[in-house]
Amino acid sequence: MEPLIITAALNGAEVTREQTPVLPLTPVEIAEEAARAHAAGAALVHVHARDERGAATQDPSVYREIISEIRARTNVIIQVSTGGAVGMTAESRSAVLSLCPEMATLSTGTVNFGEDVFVNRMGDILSFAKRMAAYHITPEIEVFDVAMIENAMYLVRQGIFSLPLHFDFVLGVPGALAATARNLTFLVDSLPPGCSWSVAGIGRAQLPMAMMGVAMGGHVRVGLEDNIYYSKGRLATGNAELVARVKRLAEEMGRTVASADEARSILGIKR
Ligand code: KMH
Ligand code: ZN
Repeated sequence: MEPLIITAALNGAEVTREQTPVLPLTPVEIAEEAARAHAAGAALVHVHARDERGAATQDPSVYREIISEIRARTNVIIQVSTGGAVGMTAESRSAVLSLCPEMATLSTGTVNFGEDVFVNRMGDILSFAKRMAAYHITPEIEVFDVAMIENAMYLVRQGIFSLPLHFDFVLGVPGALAATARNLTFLVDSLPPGCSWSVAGIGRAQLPMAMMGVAMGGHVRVGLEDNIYYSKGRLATGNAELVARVKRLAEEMGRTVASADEARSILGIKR
């Protein structure tokens, strides 16, 4: 099996300091957290920008600062979010692409998100995808439900993206596909040959889904965006603790952990 890419989803758009005091919010906090997660075994960090009040923002100037602070500390792959937070306009969500980040997420469908709806109309998906292709930004297709794989394939048929693509299966969001072994197997079996994938289990599903990803030859996303606990009732001390556990268990299972440059080669990132 190829080396395991561990992604650390450092902060997300919805988690608050009230829920966990270790949540990184400012560009410097995010960069320091990225460096700790990288040292613990993460090859890739998925980041959301926050404003000075800690609220989610897609302001490119904040992302510019985050990227520059991370780059000053580590060679980790930086993946920015184009998902932002529920309710943001497509225009504001995609503004960050103008920075030409190494990687960006692309959610290829609309999905219930707890009490909310995370809206991704096909016209917006096409426009995000065209800009990502034009700027040579490697996409990570965020899959919250199985039709999102079909929509990603539509982008390929339109000649915007080419295969292989990299997918992230986010399982266990309330209102979306549940975090079960059967669902993960079905998603993996639905991918075209040669595509890579990672799995992100939400909440208490994070560790079991991560272990399935390791065993099945996929990759793994953990981090405070998806889960703030290390174990029942005990908050994680930070992203690094969650990453270090996956690295430790993966190595016990005979899987080596990818460096950032190994992950670039697996994901086809050319710059
Ligand atoms: N915050 C969610 C509504 C992404 O980063 O691309 C969407 C999200 C996906 O987190
Ligand atoms: Zn995200």
